[in-house]
Amino acid sequence: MLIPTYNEALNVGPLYNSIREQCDFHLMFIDDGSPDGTALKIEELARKDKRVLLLRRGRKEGLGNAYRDAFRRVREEGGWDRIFMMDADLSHQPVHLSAIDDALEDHVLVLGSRYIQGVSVLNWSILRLNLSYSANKYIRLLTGMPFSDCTSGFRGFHSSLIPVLLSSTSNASGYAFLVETLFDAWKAGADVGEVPIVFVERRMGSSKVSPGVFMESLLTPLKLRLRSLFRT
Ligand SMILES: Nc1nc2c(ncn2[C@@H]2O[C@H](COP(=O)(O)OP(=O)(O)O)[C@@H](O)[C@H]2O)c(=O)[nH]1
Ligand SMILES: [Mg+2]
Repeated sequence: MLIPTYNEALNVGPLYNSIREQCDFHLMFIDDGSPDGTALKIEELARKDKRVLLLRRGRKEGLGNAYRDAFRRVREEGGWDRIFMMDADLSHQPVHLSAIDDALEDHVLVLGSRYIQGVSVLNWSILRLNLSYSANKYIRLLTGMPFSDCTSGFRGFHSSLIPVLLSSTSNASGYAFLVETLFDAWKAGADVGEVPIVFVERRMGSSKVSPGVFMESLLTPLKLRLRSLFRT
């Protein structure tokens, strides 16, 4: 399981406990030099549990870069069969891992979706919910992808997909990375499934979504649309 962290010192312990109630998967945390000591907390966990790994990066370079480094590391290490991606802030609840894992029997990539059975998001303002819901409509309209939650960062996939994800031209950093890699996998013919999850807004720490990340996610679906038009 791959878990990017930036200033999640208060969340990694509770997240670890919650994951271990569900499974004994290897956990690779990717920390971008969090000033709040997140890496120290992860090292503490790694001392007790050999299945906890820490990939340290020097400075904050965005979610996309963190995941790209982790994909490379997984490719080098080999031996990973199924790979899960989840946020560290407990918005993605480990209790849903088994449903994603089960769906990977039938699909190469599985999205944990907030919008597949109505809306299952807790503790978001109406504004934030509208933004995310509309962003997904806009992405579907522009890219043609038929999925209900293209910006979900709670995912599982078979390691066979790593070359596609790494060859993705995406240099995006935030949600756009998630949309672009999903698009590339879908275009490459990967069978993509969705399972419902309940998303819970973080209680501790703060969101790293910046205006830049937001702009990037507005422009990326347009870029993908143009790419499709010129390639077909
Ligand atoms: N390594 C790394 N992790 C990041 C970075 N930005 C965000 N994250 C992590 O990515 C996950 C999602 O970020 P978050 O701020 O919760 O985004 P939100 O849920 O969309 O508000 C969390 O686990 C963050 O700690 C980054 O630049 N580097
Ligand atoms: Mg979050």
